[in-house]
Amino acid sequence: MIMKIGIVCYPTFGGSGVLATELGMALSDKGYEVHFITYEQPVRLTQSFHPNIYFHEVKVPTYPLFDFPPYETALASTMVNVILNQNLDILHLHYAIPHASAAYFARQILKKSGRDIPFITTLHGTDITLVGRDPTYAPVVTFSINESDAITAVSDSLREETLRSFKIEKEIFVIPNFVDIKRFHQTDKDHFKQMLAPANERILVHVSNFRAVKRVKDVIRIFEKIRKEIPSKLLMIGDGPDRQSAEDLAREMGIYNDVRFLGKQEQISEILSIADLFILPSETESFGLSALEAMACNVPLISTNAGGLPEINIEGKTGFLSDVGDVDSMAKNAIYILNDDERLTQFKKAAIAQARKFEKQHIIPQYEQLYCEVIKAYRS
Ligand code: GMT
Repeated sequence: MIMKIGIVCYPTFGGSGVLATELGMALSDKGYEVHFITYEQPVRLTQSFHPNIYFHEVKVPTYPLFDFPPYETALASTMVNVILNQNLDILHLHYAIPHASAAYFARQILKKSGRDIPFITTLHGTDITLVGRDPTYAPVVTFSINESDAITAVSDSLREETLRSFKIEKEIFVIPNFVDIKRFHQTDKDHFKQMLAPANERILVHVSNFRAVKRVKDVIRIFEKIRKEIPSKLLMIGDGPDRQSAEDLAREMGIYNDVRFLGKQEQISEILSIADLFILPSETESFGLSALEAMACNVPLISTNAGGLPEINIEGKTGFLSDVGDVDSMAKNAIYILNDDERLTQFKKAAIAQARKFEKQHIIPQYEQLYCEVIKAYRS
């Protein structure tokens, strides 16, 4: 059955939006018609044209009365219009807030004309671990998750945390994040490497949205320790609230010349192609899509043991895991990997082997099957 699928997500560099966009592109490659409903063209969608993909912008009219323009109302109305005009079969929401409650609202409207469709909510992480648990949001989040026709979480850890934090009355299916290895793999970028590490220094990379949960200052502290032992350079990719303080710390520590803050970048796989190690010291991380993309480019991982990270990072094989904030341990593990060429090669091989387990062709069919089951159950 060629389904018409609506995808609702945040269009930014955040992991949930990236995953949703990758999913939409993969589904369109398989012949499905995909309709993105969001307030901006999703970042990764801008990189190539897909004839089966449609983009519907949620416009939020302002008015002097509104200190907070009602995005959720505009989103629900856009959902109603797109579902009716495009004859969608199913709506897939990425990140519960406010997408699941807007979908519930849209469906109530559509029920009046008998044109309602089922919706699936995929929980990504901070919608559960940080924001969703806030008592200000919790009642609506709990209600709208439970009203979803199916719920998925991106790791076992997130599934368990959701069940611990909310009164969920339904099964939560785990469908992990995935990577497109055709696009994310190591390519020959030696000329970049020579520019960034002219004395053949090791190259370490961190990619995130520089929010508090990513602990970007720990990346700088870890690098400072590694650099004392091993000639190395650090590339910081992304932008967000903690970028300035991380830059300040690098200056205070006198290591700024060896750290490059490159800001938001679209061609991440080209940068990962020259990396020796990926550093992800997050406070919490439901899965760690950026780390999976690094592993697909042969890059081992130094991470914390928070959330779902132990589900992708295999201790002593693809990298190492330490307690949150234990920068000494993370630096020591990084030095162990980096100071021996042979050992580094082994870790790189294990990283790509592990990434292959999460290749998109293993994961996309799980979503397709879920869509079919949900549509069938809804229509019966
Ligand atoms: O990493 C972020 O803070 C962005 C966030 C999002 O929802 O946009 O990412 C979450 O979803 C990703 C895709 O499922 C996961 O790989 C990330 O681990 C998760 N982030 C956190 O749990 C902090």
